[in-house]
Amino acid sequence: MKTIRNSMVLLGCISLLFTACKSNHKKEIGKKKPNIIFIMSDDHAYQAISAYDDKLIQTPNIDRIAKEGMLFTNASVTNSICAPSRAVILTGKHSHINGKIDNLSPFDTTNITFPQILQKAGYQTAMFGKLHFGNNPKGFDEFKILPGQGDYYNPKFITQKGDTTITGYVTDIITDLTLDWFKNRRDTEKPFMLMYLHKAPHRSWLPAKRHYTEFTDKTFPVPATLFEDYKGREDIAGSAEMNILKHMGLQYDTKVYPEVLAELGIKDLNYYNPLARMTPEQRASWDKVYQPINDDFKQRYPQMNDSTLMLWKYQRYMQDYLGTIAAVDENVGRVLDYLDQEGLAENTMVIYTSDQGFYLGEHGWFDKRFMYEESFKTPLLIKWPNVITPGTTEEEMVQNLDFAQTFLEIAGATAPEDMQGESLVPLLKGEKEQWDRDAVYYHYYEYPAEHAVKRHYGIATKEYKLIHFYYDVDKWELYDRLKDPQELNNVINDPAYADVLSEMQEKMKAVRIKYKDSDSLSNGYINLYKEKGWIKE
Ligand code: SGN
Ligand code: CA
Repeated sequence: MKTIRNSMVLLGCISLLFTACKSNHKKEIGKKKPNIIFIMSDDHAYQAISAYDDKLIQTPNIDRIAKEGMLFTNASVTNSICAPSRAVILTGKHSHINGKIDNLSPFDTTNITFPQILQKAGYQTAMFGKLHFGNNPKGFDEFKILPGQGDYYNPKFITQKGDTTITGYVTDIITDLTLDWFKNRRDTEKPFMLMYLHKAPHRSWLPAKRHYTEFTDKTFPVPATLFEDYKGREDIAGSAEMNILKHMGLQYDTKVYPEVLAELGIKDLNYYNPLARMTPEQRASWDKVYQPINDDFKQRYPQMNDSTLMLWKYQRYMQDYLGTIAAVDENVGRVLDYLDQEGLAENTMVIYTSDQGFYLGEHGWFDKRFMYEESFKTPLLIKWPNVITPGTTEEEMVQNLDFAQTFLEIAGATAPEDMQGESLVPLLKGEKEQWDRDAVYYHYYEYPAEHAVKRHYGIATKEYKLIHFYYDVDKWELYDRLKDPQELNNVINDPAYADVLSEMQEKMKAVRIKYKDSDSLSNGYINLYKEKGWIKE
């Protein structure tokens, strides 16, 4: 009897809860303007999202966005580096127009950004996490951002009320700040646009304590091009300084302790100690797992050759890089769960992307910058209930350039005429006939600089890529994306591709005119940088 009564009470509670949720829910979808959550991580390769490829890691929470929405398999950036990518996203304009061509120059805050327009259109706006602009964002009712690159452990934040340091792990903290805003300061009378921006998995890849052993115990599959010799491309791919064997720091990146390096007589790259910010307790937890790794390295190193050292460094790289992604995935799950629990999911567009792609050993590399596939392509998953058919895959070529106009369209705001992207709304609605883009444009500038990737611009169609490297070289490359997806054979001089080449050259001219880029603009930037002392010869 008692059990039955208890069950009745429980049933009553559940139905009450259900009704409460439902009415709350109704209120939310009754609002006309959809909410927007823009989730972006830093340097998250699509190869490390199981919705794209599950050989390295499972990311069930990020995958949920694609399961309930759309997975873009041909999304790319216009300039594969952090702050420029963010500037393109906020302004809807290519780097050569918005002026933020690299990480070195300051962002010109006279640019109009989409959050400023949304704020005027009645949206509540907030930003939490990494911006990396050197100045504060405009158009936000509230922001808490990391200074510059930010730190993994006990990070500092810049807020409207001054700077503050928060003890803990950065990915968890950025999410705590986000959920705190949701719970305590979200204006339920307004639609919102939230930018939730992770530092992870940016270098130097420090995972959270709960993921130390899970990942350091694993061995990951090795990419086919890990030992690429850059034959025939010595002056371009071969001159970049992002080879795992040659340019990855043993201490900074693979976490070999300085005293071990000293004992082994290894002269390492000169980087700071990434563990320096840890509290003694955090450091003790780290040592518990990483001391044995160091002991093992000390024993093995004398027998290692270039090839075994390369493999060892690759595994260490993957263990820590993927470890940081595990926390991103869990925290994305926390935010998605909150939206579900609060009945907010139904009227909220959720976007997951990265500021660019990343090399996970392909071509022997870490880092990004090149227009070659793994750093040109960026993950993009979008869910928008009642609009996107769940579980859809979209192969059209879209770019981070398109986000601003997409958000403005769904908010019913008018995009400035000079924004250069295209709203993705037709694709999200499955109206593909309205999408006629056949080429995308790319331009990378940060050279001479860290990692030594030369300046280049190019276009990509679904089938080919044409790239021009300039500044201290004048080299053209043409790749057949379908026959040579690893981009190892530059066919620029292959007579079999003569027609393709002239077609691509014509397209390149047209695209450069369309987006208003030119050699004189590139030279203008070089001269300006020389005047300002931002590049050193
Ligand atoms: C830092 C990293 C580089 C990385 C740039 C740009 N070095 O300078 O490896 O390419 O950031 O990254 S580090 O020693 O400081 O870790 S970006 O994502 O911000 O563009
Ligand atoms: Ca980045």
